[in-house]
Order: sequence, then C-alpha cells, then structure tokens
Amino acid sequence: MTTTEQKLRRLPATASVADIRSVVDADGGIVIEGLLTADQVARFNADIDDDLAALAPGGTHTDEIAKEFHGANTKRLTNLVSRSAVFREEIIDNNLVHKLCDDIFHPESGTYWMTTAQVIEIGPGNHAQMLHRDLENWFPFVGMGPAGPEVILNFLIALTDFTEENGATRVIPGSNHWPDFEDRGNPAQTVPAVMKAGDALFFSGKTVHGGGANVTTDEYRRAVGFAFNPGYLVGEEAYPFLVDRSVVETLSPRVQGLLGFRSQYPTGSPGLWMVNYQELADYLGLESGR
Ligand SMILES: O=C(O)CCC(=O)C(=O)O
Ligand SMILES: [Fe+2]
Repeated sequence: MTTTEQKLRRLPATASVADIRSVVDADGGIVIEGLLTADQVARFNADIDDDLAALAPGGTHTDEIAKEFHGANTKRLTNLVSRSAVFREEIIDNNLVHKLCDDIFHPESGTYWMTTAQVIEIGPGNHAQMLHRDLENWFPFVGMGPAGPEVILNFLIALTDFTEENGATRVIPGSNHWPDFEDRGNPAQTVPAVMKAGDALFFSGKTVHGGGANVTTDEYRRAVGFAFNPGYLVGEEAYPFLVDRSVVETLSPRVQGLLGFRSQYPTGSPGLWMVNYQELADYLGLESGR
C-alpha cells in the first residue's frame, strides 16, 4: 500500500534512464523537470492556440461517464500530429521519451506506438476528474493487477505552470503496486504534480491519478498528454486516417512507427499491422528504417 502524503519525486531531464526508471518502478510516476525548453513550450503553444480557442469546453461523448471524465470546463484538442510541427518533429521524437519507452516496453512487449495525444486545458471551476488508471481502457488488464504487463505509458507535459489550485494532476504514488486494481483509492491519498511549464509527469498505466480541480476564477491549466501502447494493442486515435501522407513523409522513421505507418513487431510475433506479410512502410513506399 502507498504511504499517503508521499510526495512525487522529481529528477531533471538530464538524469539517467536508470534513475528515472527506478523511481517510476517504485512510485508509478515521476516529475521530469525541463523535458521541454521554454522555447519549445512557447512554439508549441503558438501552434495550437487558435485551434484551442475555437474549441468549446466539455465533452461531446454521448456516454455520461465518458462525458464526466472529459470535464465540463475542460478542452481536449486531439490529432496534434496534424496540427503542430513542434509536436510531431520535436516532442514525440524526443530522445528521453524514446529511451524510457524502449527501456520499459522492449523487454516486455518488443514494440510500442502512440495511442493518443491531446492538449488538456482545465478551466476555472472545473471539478476534479474521477480517479482512474489509464490501463482501464484495455479492461482485461485491470484483473491482472500489478503483475500484468505495462500497457500504457503516459507523458503529461505542463504547458502552463501547474499549481494545486489551478488543477495540477493528482497522483497516488505507489498505487501501481496495489494488489487490487479495482481499488482506485480516494482523493485524500493523492498528491498534486506541481510543475513548471516544460516539466513532465511521466507515469505508468497502473498508477491512480486524475486531473485536479481548478478552484481559481481566471487560470487555465494547459497540458499536453501523449501516451504509448505496446504494438499488440489497438490505440485510441486512428492516426493513419488522420495524418496526411505529405506530413508523414517529413517524419523520422521512429515517429512514422509511432503513428502506425510502419508495421509492429511485438515479441513472439513475426509482425502485426502488415501488408501481405510485408513491412507496411515498404508497401507505402516510405523510406525503410528497419
Ligand atoms: O488532465 C490531467 O491532469 C489528467 C488527465 C487524465 O488523466 C486523462 O484524461 O486520462
Ligand atoms: Fe488518465
């Protein structure tokens, strides 16, 4: 069980993968300070400002629970790959992001790709999001508890400073080890991920968390969350139908792979997401990275 009130640990983005990994394995999440530079944050914010302004807050889901999860005064902007060059060329091609995903996913599942990426802007008065584990999207893994494989790794980068008052993400350190993943804990067990813009909360799909309540009258807490699944799971966003070919051709091989423009080779499989048992990127005539 977690010790309540245990603070989230923090390391700079220059820390070793082994050091970051040991904190994530123990606590389920960590704040990585300075994952993005101030310049990257400013350029990414500029890329998405107009699209975000045009978006109305609140979920469009017809399912009431999904709508509640979205947040009444929360904006969620998806398909970021098409919207922002900074996102597709810098943020999801960041070396530390890939080193951490390689380290965690490669031994267990062999491969990973991006399941979703969204800007999440929590506005004044928005209630706290229900506590959850991100692996609940792939239900059978709830029953496997802490012994199950890692099925989602999430990076949530602050694009404005995160304070406890403006809705910093709440996390229950150690909940990645709880024996029963039906147990989502309670708000008193959570701690806020207080961060400067450019810092990232990196956490396991096994860790209980939720967006915090924004109790300010005039502050907007903005983040970009992007998450990865092993290549044997179906992602949340259907990138091959969203991202234009002309954009795909400008991307690095590893980002093409994240977005489903290359085949997946999970451990134990000769390949998934293939064309006639051949590499998808060859079929598409994309330069081969394998
Ligand atoms: O906005 C946040 O702080 C967390 C959002 C989240 O956990 C989710 O949407 O799955
Ligand atoms: Fe979540």
